Amino acid sequence: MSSVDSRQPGVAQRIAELRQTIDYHNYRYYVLDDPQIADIEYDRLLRELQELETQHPELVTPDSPTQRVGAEPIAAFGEARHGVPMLSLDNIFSEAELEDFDRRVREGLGWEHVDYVAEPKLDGLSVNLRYQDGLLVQAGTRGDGRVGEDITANIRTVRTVPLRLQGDGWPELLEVRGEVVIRRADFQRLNELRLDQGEKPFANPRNAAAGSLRQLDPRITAARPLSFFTFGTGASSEPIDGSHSAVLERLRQWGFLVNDQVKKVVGAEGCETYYRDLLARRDELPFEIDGIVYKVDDLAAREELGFTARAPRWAAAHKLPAVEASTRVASIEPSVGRTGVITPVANLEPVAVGGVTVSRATLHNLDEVRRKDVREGDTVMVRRAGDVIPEITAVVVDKRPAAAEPWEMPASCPVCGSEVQRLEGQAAHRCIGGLYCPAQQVGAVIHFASRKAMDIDGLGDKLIEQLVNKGLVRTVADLFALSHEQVAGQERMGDKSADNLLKAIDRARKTTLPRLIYALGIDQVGEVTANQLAQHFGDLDAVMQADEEALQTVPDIGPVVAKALPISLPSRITAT
Ligand code: D41
Repeated sequence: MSSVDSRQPGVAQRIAELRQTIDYHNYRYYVLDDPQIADIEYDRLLRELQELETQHPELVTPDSPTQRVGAEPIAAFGEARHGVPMLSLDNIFSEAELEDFDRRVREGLGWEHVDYVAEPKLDGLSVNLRYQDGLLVQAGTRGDGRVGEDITANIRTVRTVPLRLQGDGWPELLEVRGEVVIRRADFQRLNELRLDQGEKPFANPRNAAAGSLRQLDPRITAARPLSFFTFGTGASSEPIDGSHSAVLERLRQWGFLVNDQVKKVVGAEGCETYYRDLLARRDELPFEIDGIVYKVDDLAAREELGFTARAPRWAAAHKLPAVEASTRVASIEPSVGRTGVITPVANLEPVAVGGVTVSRATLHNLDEVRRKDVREGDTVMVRRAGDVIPEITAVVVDKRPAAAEPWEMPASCPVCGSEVQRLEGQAAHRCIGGLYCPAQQVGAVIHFASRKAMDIDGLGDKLIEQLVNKGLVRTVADLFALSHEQVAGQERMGDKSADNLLKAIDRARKTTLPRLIYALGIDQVGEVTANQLAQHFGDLDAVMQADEEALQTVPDIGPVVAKALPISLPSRITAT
């Protein structure tokens, strides 16, 4: 290796250069979400810096980007005293209360209209960062508002926290406050990783963020995808600017991440419009929020309004409907799907969650029921995150009835009585009845008639159920033999709608090969695979005659599909 001397100006200069370059690209990637170089290029720069610092440990500084990997574990958290207290927020639960808040502010100031800054209230952990001469020197949790826990070593690993402030003009002493959160997409990935590694997933992003910050080993924190969004300042050795919006702009220039949903609005009316808009877009936001914070923008006006015992008079948190609620599991029902997969579904006592009434939650499979140990009669926490199906996140074990037994997968199909099997290496249990099973008959026809398949207008789920239950339809082929009387004889079916339906079925005789293959609903064969099969073989006979080996030459068809296809394809068409 080279024998560069750290007293030589070259090394120290190269190290300074690397730090500046890495900090810049770190900022582009994590704060602006707009990277300028490839990951491997970034890694190469970081490795070069690490090597130089290993050779010259006397040149390592706490603000070096190498320090983000996490320091040695500590025995316990110390204390972090805040320069000025971190206050609470008074809550608002309705538009009437919002108007009361605005009236109190207007009367307190003697103003006609007040400008507010409206911000999403992120559901994470509030943190105070102390900068001395532009360098991060301490980070503390909120604690009791005056003193929190010293989590400096953990906060250093958070990529959106500047270790050294950018630009210039910052006060000699500056406290920056904000919320540490995990974005929805990062949370999803984190939990998948934990499941893969046999660890318990986190119930929600907030718990994951809290658990990650309260680690005595900063290297664990470093591996968690935490983000810091700033919402203001604490102590400051000199004033920064005259309004909150201007202060946020300065913080942005100094390298902090400011939520791009933050907006200046006028009066209670402006706050209401902002609230309704954000509530409507709540599920699309990249992070979870539990409210909106309104803050008087003018800092001199804030001084005038002052504080109550615990909270400022110039700010309030407007709560959104909770995304988590507790309810009781009335029963756990094995539900047989289109392909015979049996999914345990919890029937719940109806409960409002995030503005929607929830009465069912999927439990995915038996492993999931076991892992969560959900039993009939249990009180559970139900959570709606984004627009996904509600999930049971936890069981309130204290409230479990004495007689509650662990749930079992039935040995036979609840619909057709066929055996239930679990295939090697798969999480799912299946009814082996195939198209003998009415649930699968119904499922196969529903799929066949669906928009991306044969797109048969007027053939709805309820009608299909009737036709299958009366024995008029068992396979998709039977649809083409239906008579006018048979169709017109169903509930809510007149002469005219029966005519229209038979015409729609007739039109489905002429279709494209990819659609037909997809419509057959073969296990593992979605639109893309159906397209490839059609292109490769040209007609249905050729697909049906293809053996495992021939199938594997089709792009994207692996050994599993190639094995399953020759068996399931003929049975989908000819089974009775
Ligand atoms: O996003 C948040 N969780 C958030 C919390 C926010 N955007 N702004 C906040 N502003 C304040 C004041 C007005 C007191 C400076 C807050 C909080 N406080 C807060 N979070 C927890 C307690 C108080």
